[in-house]
Amino acid sequence: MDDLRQKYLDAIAGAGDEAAIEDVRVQALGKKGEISLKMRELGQMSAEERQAMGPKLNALKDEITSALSARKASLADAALEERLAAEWLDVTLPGRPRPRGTIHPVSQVTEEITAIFADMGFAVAEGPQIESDWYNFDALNIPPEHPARQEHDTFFMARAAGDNRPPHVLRTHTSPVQIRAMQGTGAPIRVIAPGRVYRCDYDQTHTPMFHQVEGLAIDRDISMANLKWVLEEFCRAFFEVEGVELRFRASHFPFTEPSAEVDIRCSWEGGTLKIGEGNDWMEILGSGMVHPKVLAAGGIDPDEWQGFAFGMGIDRLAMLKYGIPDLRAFFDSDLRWLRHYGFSALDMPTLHGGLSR
Ligand code: 2U9
Repeated sequence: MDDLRQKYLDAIAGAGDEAAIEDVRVQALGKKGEISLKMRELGQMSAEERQAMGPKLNALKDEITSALSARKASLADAALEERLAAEWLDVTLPGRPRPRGTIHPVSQVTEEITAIFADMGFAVAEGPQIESDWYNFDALNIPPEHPARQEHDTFFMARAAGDNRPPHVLRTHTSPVQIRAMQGTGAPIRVIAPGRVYRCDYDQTHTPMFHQVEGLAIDRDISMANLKWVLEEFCRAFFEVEGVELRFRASHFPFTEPSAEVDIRCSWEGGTLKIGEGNDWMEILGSGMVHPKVLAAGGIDPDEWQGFAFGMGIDRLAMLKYGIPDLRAFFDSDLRWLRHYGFSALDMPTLHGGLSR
């Protein structure tokens, strides 16, 4: 009996996995197992022998049964330990930093401008960035000999020999968008045209691509007084200053007559710009009454309709509002400076998502 016990205890101790334990169980306690057969032999024994052997065999059966389950449990524990060691995860490791995106100041300022003019009833118009020279120049009363049409001011599209389509340029202003809008909807009309424009120029205050917003309001009796009110209202809202003061200076543009450049009252104390106070004036935009020839080019009868137009540089407005010193910062790939100027993360809701920028 002791041999039997030791044999199975050793076999259980040596079983390396669940299948081996099951083999030992079948050998010892299965239907034809060694211990089961011995228990069956009890039937043929005398009463005294049975009394002596019965409890011993039962005790052996119990001992082997519990040794089997103890071994099974310890193998399961070992397997779990092994998995825990292999699949260990250090939850104290700091996460990998993900760079946050920001709204570009030019986009943000375009949204701001669009919202302000929307409140005054101006819709947004868009158009191609590659324009025929008719839309970019002729329709705007810029004659062929005008300096703006020279190679060194304008990006002309290359044309293959024999290509006799009209010359095309990268638009130098968004004015062609308004010509198209006039042709499309006729008068009355109230639109702004924000977008990219291109000129051959590069220094601290000029980049070859920059952003403009131009406005146009045509009706039967639109006057310079309406222009003045709209621009004052715009500057009050944009610069968030109640007492803005504008100064209209006579000027000349081919597409407006009369024309005026507009300055805003400001101060430059200690190198910081303050809008709406002080004794300095800073030019912020150009404007005027739309030239009759330009109305006609847009398919609108100048004897029946009149209106104002204005144009301003969005990049420059962004610099003025947010104190950005150099235009070229807009093209910097390091976005830390954007955060410095307080521009918000990409998840900021925008008023206008579809500009051609
Ligand atoms: C149409 C008719 C007239 C738009 C105008 C200006 C004056 C102007 C400059 C401001 C700074 C360009 O970005 S800038 O360099 N613009 O001074 N723009 S009037 O006049 C128009 C536009 C469209 C059909």
